[in-house]
Amino acid sequence: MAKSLKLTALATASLLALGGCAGLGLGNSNSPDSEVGVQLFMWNWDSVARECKEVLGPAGIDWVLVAPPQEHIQGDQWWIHYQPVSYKIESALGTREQFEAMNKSCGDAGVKVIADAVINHMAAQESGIGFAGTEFSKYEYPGLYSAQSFHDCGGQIYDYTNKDEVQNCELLGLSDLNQSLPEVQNTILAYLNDLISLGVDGFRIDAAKHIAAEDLKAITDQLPEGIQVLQEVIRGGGEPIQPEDYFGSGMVWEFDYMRNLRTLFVDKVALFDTLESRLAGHSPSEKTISFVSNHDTERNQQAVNYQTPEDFAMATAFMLADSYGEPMLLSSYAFDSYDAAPASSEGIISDVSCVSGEGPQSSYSANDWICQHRWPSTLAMIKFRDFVEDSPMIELQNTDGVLAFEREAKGLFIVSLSEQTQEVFEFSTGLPDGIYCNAYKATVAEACAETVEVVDGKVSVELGLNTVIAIHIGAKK
Ligand code: AAO
Repeated sequence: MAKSLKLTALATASLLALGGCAGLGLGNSNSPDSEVGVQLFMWNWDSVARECKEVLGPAGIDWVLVAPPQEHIQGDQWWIHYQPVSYKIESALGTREQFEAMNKSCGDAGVKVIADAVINHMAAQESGIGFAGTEFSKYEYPGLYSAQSFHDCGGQIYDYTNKDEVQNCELLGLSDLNQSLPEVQNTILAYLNDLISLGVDGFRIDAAKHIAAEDLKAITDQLPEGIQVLQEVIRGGGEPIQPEDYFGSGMVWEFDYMRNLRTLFVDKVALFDTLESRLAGHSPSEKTISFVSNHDTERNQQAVNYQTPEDFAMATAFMLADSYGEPMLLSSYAFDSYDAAPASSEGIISDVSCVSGEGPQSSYSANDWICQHRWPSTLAMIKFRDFVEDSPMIELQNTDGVLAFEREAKGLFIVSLSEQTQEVFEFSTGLPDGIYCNAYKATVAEACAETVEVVDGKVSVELGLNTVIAIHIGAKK
């Protein structure tokens, strides 16, 4: 049965999230109108260098978040990289020379590099020898830190409602640096400046919540002009420390946005009455990195992940169509246990070879490099985002499991998440009449594998479970 929604869209629409994606600061010549990043989690430096040149630059991806580059404890888990033992740039992901060459290759391709800066803490091990040969003990790191450089709270963090505990005790038992001390601030700054000298453009501040906001600002204030600071401050209900406390240093990832995407795309539960209310309690767009998942949340069931590949593709498309935040894509490897690192040889992470660039597979085997950022729907949605620029978001429908919105007169995004059988829906639109390519259905072989027609200011489409339609003025037939 045909449903006529009789939406005179532009007249009755609620205008949402004005502004949006322009000018958030991380962009470059690849796409001046809209900025998009990607986390290439656990990619070694040679592989990132190649990807910048061959894929990210040409795709219009503006920045890449890479794994922590510093010397780490030894082990065969991925998370050894989050336990620094020195600030030598030598790790299972590559040498200092390889890291510098990667920055150059990415810079040449117009892609900025954001390094993951683990500066809240050092290691948890009582003593050991690091990957690059540094001998350390939990509170002694030659040439960097000694016992007085650390907080001495006597234990781990258990109670996230206790601010002192969160910032002065040990996250997961990791020796907790005291960033209120000038000498600690200076040592951290010297490390960050060294990375800048090697060509990085900005930092993800790992575990920023565990560093007092004013101490972190004392450090980031001293960074050179133009260096980007993106902070991991997980929004926790009822916690005294919130992402907003960190705006003085830079942007934050909005974890509630990521959680909502899971509710929508995996649980298929309508979350909000209006599209506008989807942002209730979120950090403001211009301070926000939006994301579908990151390396933690793909392991803790809080996000849409590669284990449900179709949902991941849809959630990514939605995020790229959304005017909120500056999106970060995630590119992962498949794992069969929490600890599993990607394939390596003699302790060095092997070069990446994507399992397929064709789009989501039905499932993946451990160690597959999934390379979600290469999926044709994602690459085509990056273009969608570029073409809709900062045009406002207009809600068209949010009932019957159908979420539809227009980026005023420039793009139209429709996703159907209900179990209903195919039904025809009609939407009024400000897009000029014509035949458009459905970006979501792009394939490697054919950018315009499916078309949608706008006739007399209306679009009539058949929607069933997981139908996605994304058309924009930059992809007309
Ligand atoms: C490893 C072992 C540990 C061992 C440790 C030391 O796994 O068993 O104790 O070594 O030997 C990474 C790995 C860890 C690894 C660590 C060190 O993820 O497994 O530990 O390297 O090698 C908190 C922090 C946040 C942090 C997150 C993991 O606030 O910053 O814990 N993420 C970063 C990185 C992460 C990394 C580190 C920090 C350390 O992204 O990869 O660890 O460098 C609440 C709080 C959050 C808190 C979580 C912790 O979240 O709000 O701030 O994150 O709890 O569980 C709901 C709630 C939300 C809650 C969330 C929990 O959504 O609303 O509030 O659930 O899932």
